[in-house]
Amino acid sequence: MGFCASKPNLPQVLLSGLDDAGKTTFLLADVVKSVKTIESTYGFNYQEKVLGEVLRVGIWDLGGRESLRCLWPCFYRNIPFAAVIYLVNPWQEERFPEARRELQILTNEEELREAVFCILINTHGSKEPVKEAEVVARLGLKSFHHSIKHGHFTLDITNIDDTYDRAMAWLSSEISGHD
Ligand SMILES: Nc1nc2c(ncn2[C@@H]2O[C@H](COP(=O)(O)OP(=O)(O)OP(=O)(O)O)[C@@H](O)[C@H]2O)c(=O)[nH]1
Ligand SMILES: [Mg+2]
Repeated sequence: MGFCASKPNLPQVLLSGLDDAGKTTFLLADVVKSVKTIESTYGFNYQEKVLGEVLRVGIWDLGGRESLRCLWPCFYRNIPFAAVIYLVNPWQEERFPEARRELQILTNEEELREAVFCILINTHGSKEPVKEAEVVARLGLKSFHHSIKHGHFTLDITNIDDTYDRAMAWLSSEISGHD
């Protein structure tokens, strides 16, 4: 399955979330000119990326379609992930319960107990304001067990602005302090 692709000592990051959340767009945003050309993932993508301009990590972007989610454990049972980036599409309100359920499964997994969770609420480039407090409540982030290290950010994943920088700086600092 290509698990050997990752280099030793390079922190590994699991990129997860429902289909259409924007995972592959996030992974490729700085290398692909038009995000419109990105298609749904039927397997996984692996790429190294520099977070916060300082920390190089290996990112595993998994297909988020329901039929593919049974494969997620194959990854986190075989790869020691330092972090999980969980993307959420705030414009698909009807899918919040599904997004919450899948996130909850990940946070309850023994293999991810030491991982830091970074929840990215992806505005998908919309100028409409996202009701962040509502999204946070409906995803159950406030009821996470206190032992789960987590942070959430609302941002346009294709636009490297202050919020994007803050999110990546937070994540890289959490990963650096991981061991
Ligand atoms: N403009 C814009 N389009 C986005 C953004 N995020 C996602 N999209 C679009 O939304 C669609 C889905 O994005 P993907 O990155 O393929 O989503 P995914 O989470 O990888 O989905 P799966 O591979 O099916 O799990 C694509 O057509 C993207 O171009 C964004 O931040 N801005
Ligand atoms: Mg994808």
